[in-house]
Amino acid sequence: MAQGKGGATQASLAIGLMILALLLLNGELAKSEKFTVGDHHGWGFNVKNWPKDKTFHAGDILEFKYQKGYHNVVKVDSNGYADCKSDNAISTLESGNDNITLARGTHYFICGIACHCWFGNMKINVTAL
Ligand SMILES: *[C@@H]1O[C@H](CO)[C@@H](O)[C@H](O)[C@H]1NC(C)=O
Ligand SMILES: *[C@@H]1O[C@H](CO)[C@@H](O)[C@H](O)[C@H]1NC(C)=O
Ligand SMILES: [Cu+2]
Repeated sequence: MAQGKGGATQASLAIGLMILALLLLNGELAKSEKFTVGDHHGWGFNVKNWPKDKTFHAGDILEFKYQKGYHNVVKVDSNGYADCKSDNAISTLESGNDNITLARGTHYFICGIACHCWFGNMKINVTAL
C-alpha cells in the first residue's frame, strides 16, 4: 500500500516536471523572432544600417530575400566584412530566400557579387545577445 502511494507520487512528480520542461521550452521558442533583412526592400543595396535600431537574440532567424543569381549571402569574418572580401567565406548561400539562425555573438554578412558590398553598402553585421 505504502509502496503504491510512493509510486503514484513519483509518477505525478515526473509528469509535473515534464509539464514544467515543456512550458520552459515553449517560452524559449516564443522568444525567438524572425527578421526579414532590409524589411520590404529585402537584401539589397544600402542595407548596411538596417540592423541599427534592432535587438537580436540567439535563436532569432534572419531571412535574406533577394533575386536569386543577382545577389548572394556570404558569411565572413570581421576582416572580410571590413574589406568586402569573400575569399575566406565561412559559408555562402544563394537560394534567394535564405534563413540563418543566429548564434550568440557578432555575425558578418556581405553580398559576394561584383562590388555590391564595396560600392553598394550591401553588408550587415548583427550581434545576437
Ligand atoms: C556594424 O555596422 C554598423 C552599422 O553600419 C557600424 O556602425 C559598425 O561599425 C559595424 N561594426 C563593425 C564591427 O564593423
Ligand atoms: C526560409 O524560410 C521561408 C519561410 O519563412 C521559406 O519559404 C524558405 O523556403 C526558407 N528557405 C530555405 C532555403 O529553406
Ligand atoms: Cu549583391
